[in-house]
Amino acid sequence: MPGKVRIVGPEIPNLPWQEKPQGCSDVIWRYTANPVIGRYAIHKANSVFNSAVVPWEGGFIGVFRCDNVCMRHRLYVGRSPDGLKWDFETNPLQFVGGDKEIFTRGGYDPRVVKIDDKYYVTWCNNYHGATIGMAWTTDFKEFHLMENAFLPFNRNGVLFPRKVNGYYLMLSRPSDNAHTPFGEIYLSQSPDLEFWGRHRHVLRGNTGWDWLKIGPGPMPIETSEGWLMLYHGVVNTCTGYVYRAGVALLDLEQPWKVKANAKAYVLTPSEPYEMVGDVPNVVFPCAALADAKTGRMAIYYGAADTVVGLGFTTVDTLLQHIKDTQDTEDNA
Ligand code: BMA
Repeated sequence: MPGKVRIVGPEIPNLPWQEKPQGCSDVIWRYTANPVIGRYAIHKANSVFNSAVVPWEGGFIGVFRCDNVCMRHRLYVGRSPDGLKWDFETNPLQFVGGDKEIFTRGGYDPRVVKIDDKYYVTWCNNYHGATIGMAWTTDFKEFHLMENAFLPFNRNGVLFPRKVNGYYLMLSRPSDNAHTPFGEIYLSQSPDLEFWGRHRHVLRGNTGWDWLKIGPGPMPIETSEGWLMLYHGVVNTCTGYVYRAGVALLDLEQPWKVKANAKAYVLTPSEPYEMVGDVPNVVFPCAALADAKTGRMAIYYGAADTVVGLGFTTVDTLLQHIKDTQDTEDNA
């Protein structure tokens, strides 16, 4: 399977990239100048993490989670020529339109997906508890507020980049109103991005590194083999939760069906900026850029709920990892 896999998506000639270091056995290897975005990068920030990046006008743009010095969760727009050096707006992004009843100023853990000619932002919103907020934009200046996708409690709403069988698709993780000690990935379908139904179970964690809960990460990447889904998985330890990242391959036509799931994680907190911060031992991927020409990927992840890390891999590397770690006795 590796070597012949085709990415169905845009070419990104200036994708941020570094070759894998000699002797490195990581599935996702880190940018040598990580953290790519520091905790004070935004005006009055306490921390900048769990953020979403997309290609934009020959460079990159993103929606960033910033917890400010009052520890309010806010979303900010940032722009970059190369995906490495970022400039941020000084004010949080503003919503226009929408029903005032569901309007909230805050939000966290954004994802951004381009579908046809619009960019859709999904994030963890507050409406009597955590749920999935949605907005669309074409210019990253005006964000048109849409309806919340689900009833509370839900987190990590992640849209697919196109309709499948006539429906828009969203992954999510139903949850509770606290630091949820459970969680599995579900897929919901919608004819219009407003009314969501036909909910299907996708995946539960149970392999060791993800036994407590799992939730979707970046937008799934379409390949000729299926949808590549990066996700976060959590264990509970005597000193608290540890967040790692994993990968699974979903069926192209029925993406709630898992074709294969790597039993070993693809990224674990092991650098100081991932192990020490406001919430220690967290890697939390929210964006994955994939270049259809080379198969290279650049993954942006929150580190220790404090800074943004950048990692690199290729689609072939992820598929090989899935193949190598799915069904051996050691991994059972
Ligand atoms: C989750 C979310 C994330 C955070 C993670 C680790 O429940 O709040 O934003 O990164 O916990 O603290």
